[in-house]
Amino acid sequence: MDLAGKNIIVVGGGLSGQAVCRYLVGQGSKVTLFDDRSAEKFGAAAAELAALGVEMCLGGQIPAGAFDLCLKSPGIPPTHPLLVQLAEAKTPIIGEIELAYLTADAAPRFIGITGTNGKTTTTTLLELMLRQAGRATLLGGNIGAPLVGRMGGFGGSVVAELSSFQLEDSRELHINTALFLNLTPDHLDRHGDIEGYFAAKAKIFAHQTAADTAVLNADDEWCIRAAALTPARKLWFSLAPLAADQDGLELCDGDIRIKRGAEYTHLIRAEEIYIKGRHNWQNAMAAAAAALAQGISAEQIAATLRDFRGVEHRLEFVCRKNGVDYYNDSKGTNPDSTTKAIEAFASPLVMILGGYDKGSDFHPLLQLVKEKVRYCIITGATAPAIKAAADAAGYGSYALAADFDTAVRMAMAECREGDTLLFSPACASWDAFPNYMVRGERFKQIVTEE
Ligand code: UMA
Repeated sequence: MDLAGKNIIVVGGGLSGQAVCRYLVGQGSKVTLFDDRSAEKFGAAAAELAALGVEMCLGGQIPAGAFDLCLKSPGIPPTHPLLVQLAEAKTPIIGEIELAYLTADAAPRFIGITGTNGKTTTTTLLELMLRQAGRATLLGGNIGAPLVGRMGGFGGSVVAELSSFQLEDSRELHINTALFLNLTPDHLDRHGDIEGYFAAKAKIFAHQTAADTAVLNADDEWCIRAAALTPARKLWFSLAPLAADQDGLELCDGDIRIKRGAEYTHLIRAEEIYIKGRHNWQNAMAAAAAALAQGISAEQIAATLRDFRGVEHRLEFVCRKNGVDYYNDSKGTNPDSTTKAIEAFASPLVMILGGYDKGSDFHPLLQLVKEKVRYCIITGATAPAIKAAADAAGYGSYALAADFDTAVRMAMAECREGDTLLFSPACASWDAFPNYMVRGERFKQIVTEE
């Protein structure tokens, strides 16, 4: 892809947009960066990018003129007025992952992980399995590390967490090993309905061939449906025994085993896996299936599964104070994810719920909260919807908090010895924070310092 001298507009100047700008400047492109944020809110990076020669269009000011290419940040909806204008002008629009793929020059193997929940854990675990087996790896994508500019000359395995937003912005991206973990309603404000969300996720298979591998969840009806969309060899994983014609990993009497035709090989006892919860057994099986497909031995995979301590902001143990355990699950950004977090605990729970409104349905979650959560603090933009779901479930053990910090302090005050305080909001962070990581850090800061 020859980018020298091309007139390129980058839409969105967050983590991925800034990485794209730096890369394109290095390739000799003429770069314009658009962002709805004002120069004041943009901060120091504005001067740094301008000094590199990037033309800055901040504060929502739509730039005039034609462009050869548009690089779109994942969080910006295609209905944004500037993107509509560029699409009408027939400007090609791609995302950062697509650019990284199109400009990779040493033919790396591309492993992509998508699904509503478990992506970050599975991506981290799989990369670790490969790295501990001595493979050259590059970890990136939605996990928070843009890939563009890092793939020059890299011929190893790229392990990328892929969101529906990133897949929607892909065109030619060919994933050699594609993992589709599960699908439950999320990001419906962006994709319209679950069919639109599924269609975006299913683009992970768009360019696969029979020489590739698809890792699929046999317990998830959307994954079963997705299987028909790829000609790749299928490896399945399941919390129950697999069907006779399915190969992959299964849980049988607490034993996780590899199934190849009628042959079974023991991998690990589920209870030996350090990370909590049945959903994490699924993540472990998905990562193990993909690692087996890369030729990693069962012994090496089992060793990594025993070692792996989990990822930050995902059912992360923060501290124990006065007999109360504090867990940060800021990455629990949809109702299904929070359901799994609650199910991972036996002890009495105090919880904090609420955040940015993606149009999720909280009714099933609040039924579970009624059964398992002793007290709940509700906050954020979704507070009215969560309160309505609590009332509909006949659950009255909650209080509303005006802001995040107050919610954390109120939840702490509610806890007594033997409780677990679980912060798993079931919502994204964007009503009050730039991302879930900043939100999780704030939670940890309050509970450790106060
Ligand atoms: N912006 C506008 N106009 C808009 C919306 C946003 O100008 O209408 C600007 C913002 O002012 C900001 C920039 O766009 O400057 C933000 O762009 P972005 O939202 O695409 O975020 P990035 O910082 O580039 O981070 C993105 C992913 N964010 C989203 O998809 C929302 C990060 O995933 C990812 O880690 C990063 O690229 C690197 O690949 C985060 C995420 O929340 C973790 N992902 C969602 C999820 O996991 O549920 C999909």
